[in-house]
Amino acid sequence: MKFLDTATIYIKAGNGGYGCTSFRREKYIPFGGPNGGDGGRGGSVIIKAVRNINTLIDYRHKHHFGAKNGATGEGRMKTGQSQEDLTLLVPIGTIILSENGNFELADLKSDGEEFLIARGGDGGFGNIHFKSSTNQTPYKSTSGHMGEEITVKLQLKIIADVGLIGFPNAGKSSFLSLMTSARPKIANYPFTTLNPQLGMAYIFGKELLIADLPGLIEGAHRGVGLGDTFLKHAERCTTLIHIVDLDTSDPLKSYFDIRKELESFSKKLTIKDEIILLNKSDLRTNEDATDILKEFKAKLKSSGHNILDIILFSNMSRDGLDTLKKTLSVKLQD
Ligand SMILES: Nc1nc2c(ncn2[C@@H]2O[C@H](COP(=O)(O)OP(=O)(O)OP(=O)(O)O)[C@@H](O)[C@H]2O)c(=O)[nH]1
Ligand SMILES: [Mg+2]
Repeated sequence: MKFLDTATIYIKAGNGGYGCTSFRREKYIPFGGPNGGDGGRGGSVIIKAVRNINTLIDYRHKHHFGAKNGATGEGRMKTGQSQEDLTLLVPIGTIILSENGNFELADLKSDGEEFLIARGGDGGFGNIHFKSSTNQTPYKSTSGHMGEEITVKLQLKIIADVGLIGFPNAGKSSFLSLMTSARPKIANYPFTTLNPQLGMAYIFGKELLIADLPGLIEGAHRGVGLGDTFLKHAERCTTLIHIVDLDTSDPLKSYFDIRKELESFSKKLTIKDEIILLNKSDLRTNEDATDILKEFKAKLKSSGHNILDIILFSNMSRDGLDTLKKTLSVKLQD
């Protein structure tokens, strides 16, 4: 599935319908009086966040969205038909900004949350409203109000419980696949994952939304590799799981390299709760793996990082999975 996390769209609510000028015309009633109905209301435009959409891709090619205009009023006091509202569906975590991106209009954080972005115009008055003691045959009726129009920028910042970060090829997508029913592409080369992927895990009966993010490398903040812009999707994750590949020469250095990239992107990322998974432990001897774990613990003891746990892990053998689930379940009780 393609992914897009920003889009600029023009929105126009429907105009109100014209009021009608009409007179009662019946046999034997020569001066029937006004009976022109009001115009119908134009449709409003609403932006709604829903769970089953993960990207703003629907807004890549189509940029104009309009609700229908209200119908014109008719004789015999018939009001013109009001139009239905147009609802634009977006992923949870979509922020609605002014066109220049400077003002936040809404932040749709939960499933079903809606924002009325453009109000439809009310219908105009039919001539029935303008009858008075001095004017029994008013020809006046009014046009409907214009529907509101606005250009907005949509920006998606995924809201998940856990964000997966780490070097390319560390096993982030394998982890998502192990924990959830999501089936991201997994391959033995870097930058397999090009866009964030979501999956829902169930930890002792509780839901945990996991976001698998593309791999980071040293210099990502300067645009190296896939760059670091997708890290905005880690900003609203409560916990980060940092996946470190033990099948490399210096896992501890890799860990600190990634931390540096997080810091360059936003300090906020460096103070988040973090779980470190020393992954691919199946490719190391027990002794080796334990030594690395000790080294990590020693080096990170007084680092000031909010580390919830450091776990020897394997997506293949599932080593460490039970420990991880326990740590996550404690976190979920917070
Ligand atoms: N032996 C072993 N191999 C693993 C483990 N976890 C992942 N792999 C392998 O490592 C390779 C990379 O896995 P991915 O899950 O695609 O890695 P990723 O971190 O998502 O990589 P990018 O999307 O490129 O950032 C694949 O060949 C996996 O089969 C593990 O625990 N043990
Ligand atoms: Mg991947």
